[in-house]
Amino acid sequence: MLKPDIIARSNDAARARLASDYDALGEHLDRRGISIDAIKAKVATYGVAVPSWGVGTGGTRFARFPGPGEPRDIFDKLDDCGVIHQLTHATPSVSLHIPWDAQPAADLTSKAEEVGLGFDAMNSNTFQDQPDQPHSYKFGSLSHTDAATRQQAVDHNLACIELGRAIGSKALTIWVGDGSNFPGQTNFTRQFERYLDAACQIYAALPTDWTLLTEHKMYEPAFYSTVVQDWGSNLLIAQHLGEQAKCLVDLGHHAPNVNIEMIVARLTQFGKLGGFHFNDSKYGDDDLDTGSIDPYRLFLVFNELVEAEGTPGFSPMHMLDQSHNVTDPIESLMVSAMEVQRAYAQALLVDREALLGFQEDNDALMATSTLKQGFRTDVEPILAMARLTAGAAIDPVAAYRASGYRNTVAEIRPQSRGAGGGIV
Ligand SMILES: [Mn+2]
Repeated sequence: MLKPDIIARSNDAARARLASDYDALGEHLDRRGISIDAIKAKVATYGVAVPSWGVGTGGTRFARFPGPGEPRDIFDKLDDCGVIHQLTHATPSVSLHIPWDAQPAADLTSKAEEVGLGFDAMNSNTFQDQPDQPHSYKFGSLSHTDAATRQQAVDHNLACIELGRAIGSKALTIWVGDGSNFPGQTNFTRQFERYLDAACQIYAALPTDWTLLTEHKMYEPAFYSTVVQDWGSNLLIAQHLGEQAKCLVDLGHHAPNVNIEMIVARLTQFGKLGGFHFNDSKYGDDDLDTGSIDPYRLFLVFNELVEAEGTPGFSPMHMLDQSHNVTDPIESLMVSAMEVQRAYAQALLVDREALLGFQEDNDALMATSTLKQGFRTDVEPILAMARLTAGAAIDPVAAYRASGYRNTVAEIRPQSRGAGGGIV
């Protein structure tokens, strides 16, 4: 963790300017009938989970170019995640990936407590083979043609639940790479039946206060067909399994130009929106930093979420899931968490009563202008003031760079090797 005086010094340089910007924005919002302090209070309680795998440098199918001081294990990762939360006050929990992060529960919880974090959803991994694993996932896991391989994948998910229970997690996220690379390679129906059967076994072991999140993805690693390829298949799974099964929407897992915010609305309407993996995308599952390509789409997703706020039982989980190939992962994760928070704040500013009126009157131009007014508002002073009030940094990236954290950890963490691909 960083010494508090590093953050205080950084904040002192920006405090007066922020106060003036906050007052100016407050005056502007007041004219729109919005209390800036009320928005700030809501933003201050908002949190998005950091993926443990996100603090290491990612890569492509071709190569990975590691940076200095990369985390060696989950305990180093939790240190990095602790710094991200310390500086942003926007990332109170970490999502673990098993077996990458498998360690005794007591060690995980004591480290998390030390760095002031909790645990978000557990993520199972049946898309790669582990050392000493009897059955290979080369041709699938939960939907494999071989019963013993399916059972091995089910057992792994049950182990994830068991560890998650011991560390205070409340959800399991399942994503499988199962699919096919050639037309005719698999029977779509039989393969999906096998998947559903295996998923039912996992669902049966779910604690009563847990959610089972299934994540769809259009393609990759299977390039012809994928078992859980779209939100339709995902919804069928959630409906088939039961009440505690819900759909997870990863923003990058759709075809280009797909109307993701409408998928969010549909899943919300039928009580099946379970959570998000936030990231951004230009062409496919690019895993780019959240809000870096299309911040308006992120805002439109949050517009649906704010619209649904207060609906009984509506509490989707929010996680980042992205790969940092050319940036310091800590900086990318801080900026991304703030982008998610920004979209939330902007969506809170939408005049919903006016919007509904224009919708009812079929005034398309005024409806879309009303919506966009939220997006056009620069809410940075609200986010920065929420951070300052919480003891975090007005400018997290500046404070992080001034702290020299990366160089400090690089002294104790050996340079990691860069060979090979590194998709995360
Ligand atoms: Mn994801």
